[in-house]
Amino acid sequence: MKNVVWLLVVMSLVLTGCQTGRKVKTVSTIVPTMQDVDIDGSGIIDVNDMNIMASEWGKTGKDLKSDFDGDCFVGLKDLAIIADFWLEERENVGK
Ligand SMILES: [Ca+2]
Repeated sequence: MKNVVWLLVVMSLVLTGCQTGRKVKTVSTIVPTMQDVDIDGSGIIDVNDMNIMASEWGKTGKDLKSDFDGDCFVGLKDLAIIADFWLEERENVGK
């Protein structure tokens, strides 16, 4: 019985994933949008977004702006995501 309880606790933690202030994410279902990656909201993914990511690099927590994959850690996976959107521009931002 004790093992079943522990299994349920572990499964609920895995299914819950990291809960950020923006949305509830599970590690396996996150598909970041360009809006998520445009940290400063300027409409383009550029060095300003990278500077914000650099300030959070290696940190853990729930409210990290650069934690795009929702694993509560800012690291290489998040860097790969921002690289995918590098220099892309959003339409109708600031217009
Ligand atoms: Ca992350």
